Amino acid sequence: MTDPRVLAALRTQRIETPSWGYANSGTRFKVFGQEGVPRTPQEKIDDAAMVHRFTGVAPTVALHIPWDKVDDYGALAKYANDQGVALGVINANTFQDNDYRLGSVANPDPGVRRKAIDHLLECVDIMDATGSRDLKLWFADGTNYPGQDSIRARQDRLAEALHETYERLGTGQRMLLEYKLFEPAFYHTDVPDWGTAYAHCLELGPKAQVVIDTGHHAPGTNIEFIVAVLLRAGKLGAFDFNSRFYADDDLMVGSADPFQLFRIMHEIVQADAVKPEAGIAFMLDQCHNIEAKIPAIIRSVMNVQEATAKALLVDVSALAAAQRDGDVLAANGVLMDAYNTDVRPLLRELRADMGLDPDPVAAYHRSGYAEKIRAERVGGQAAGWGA
Ligand code: RM4
Ligand code: MN
Repeated sequence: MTDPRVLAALRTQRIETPSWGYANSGTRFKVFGQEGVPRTPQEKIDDAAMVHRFTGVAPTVALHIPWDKVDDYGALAKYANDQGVALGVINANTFQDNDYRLGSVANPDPGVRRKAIDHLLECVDIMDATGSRDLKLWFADGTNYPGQDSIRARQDRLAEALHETYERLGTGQRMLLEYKLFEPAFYHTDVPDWGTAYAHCLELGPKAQVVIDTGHHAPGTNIEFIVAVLLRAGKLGAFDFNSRFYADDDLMVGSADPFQLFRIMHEIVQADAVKPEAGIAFMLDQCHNIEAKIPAIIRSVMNVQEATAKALLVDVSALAAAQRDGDVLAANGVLMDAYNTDVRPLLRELRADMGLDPDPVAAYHRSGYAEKIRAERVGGQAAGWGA
């Protein structure tokens, strides 16, 4: 018998999917276009609604502006609601305009900085229209060569832009600041790590929180440590989940290192932060370059659920006792017992309980949706990066 508290926690879990994950993507070498990919924000929302329909735990979809630019965001929010989902985090994009060659909010040119800040403010206007709580900021800013610009002056410019945007946030709205070790800037990045993001968020105030994108660290970084530290400080706002091996690979979360995902979720469970009221947005930030997109996103949602279920199975009193006794092997054994549990039967039970098919991927394949979008989405411009 599964502990009802485990099932209840899994039932309340929410995982947000990215609109851009449904679109064509690739590497700088090649984008392999697929048939049936969305051409409009509405069609991306249709696909996200499918993921929610088969998993029951993905009720929101994140937008990226201007990739998802429309004339009427209120109407887009209504469209989403009609499909059974809601619009989630609004992602700003200050990395694809020619003006941003030397950066956006940290650019040495005040005119370019103004343009970048205006875009951030526009994103808050969009949040007002969509009812979104969160503005997510990731900056491609940095330099390629020592001496190219003043590292310190760039921090000042960044802080100024963040302040102005922060002041514009309405009640209940938040700013999520994401960090990334490198790329596209290769010598220094203006927000390279959690410490820099944390320092800016601390200076800004309680509405500013850090985002951990699991792909944005040096190899070997202990991400669960960062999770624990930010949770303790009340500054963990969100995750961008994905899997990485070498760099910012953006592959399916939990695919290469499910144990890392489990260790992250263990910290979350210990802090009782799975539930939506804890205020942590669990998002996917992925691209599906060679695999079918919708089933890949369904699988990703399931991977997060599996890691969460295992984390919920950790015998906390046995763990606390072993830690108290300094019994290193017993403590590690408690974690490994939970990790090595096959939670797939438990999740099938949960889905049956929620009135869902126990096997979401199979149910999706049986639904005929893939054939339908292949037949219907002919002509027009398939959505992709830069679209
Ligand atoms: C960045 C970062 C952002 C994402 C873009 C597409 O590397 O991860 O979160 O919005 O990529
Ligand atoms: Mn990200």
